[in-house]
Amino acid sequence: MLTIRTMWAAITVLVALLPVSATPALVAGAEPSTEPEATTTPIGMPARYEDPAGDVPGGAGPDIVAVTVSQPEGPLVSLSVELASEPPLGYDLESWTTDMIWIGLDTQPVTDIEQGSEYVIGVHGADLQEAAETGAHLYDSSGDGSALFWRVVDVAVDGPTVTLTVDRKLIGDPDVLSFFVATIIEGEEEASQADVCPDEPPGEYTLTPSW
Ligand SMILES: [Ca+2]
Ligand SMILES: [Ca+2]
Repeated sequence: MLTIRTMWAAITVLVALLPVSATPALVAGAEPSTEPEATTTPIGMPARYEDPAGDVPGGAGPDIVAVTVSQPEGPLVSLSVELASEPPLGYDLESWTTDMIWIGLDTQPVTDIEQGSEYVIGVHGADLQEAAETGAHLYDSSGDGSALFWRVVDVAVDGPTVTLTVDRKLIGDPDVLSFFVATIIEGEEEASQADVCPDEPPGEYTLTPSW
């Protein structure tokens, strides 16, 4: 999972370089819509993608058992990642490692996850509580450059499930969303191995116009 590690390392560097004054404002791009827009239009049905428990031999990282994509309201898109145990993401201060969930999003059908994703969302076990209070970041490499949208992704934790919700307008307002979810232990990537869902090919979810 070289692509995942490389891109996540880039995000880590970007976050580290951000001045405190940059929070919680958007670093680049248009102002995000944090309030869901009122609508009476029916929202698309949720889609659930099952993943086998224990499908990574020897994998020490979080074990995904299902990912559900849904449109909770207005322009919002949610990905709920259900893990085999709770708390869903842990961390270890002695070894400086942390479980993480990585979500790659693309606005066109994708067959090769190793080519990288247009948009990436990530959360770590070490700061999951803070992320649930303030939001997670969205990394955008869809254009010529790249941008980090600071704390624009809502994070909710319910038992073994972590739900990440983003405004579809921030990811190019696609009609179809390609995605994959990976979990790994950051700091022990080689030993822990990634659990991916769907295992292959990436999932595709057709979005219902909501406004
Ligand atoms: Ca699994
Ligand atoms: Ca899997």
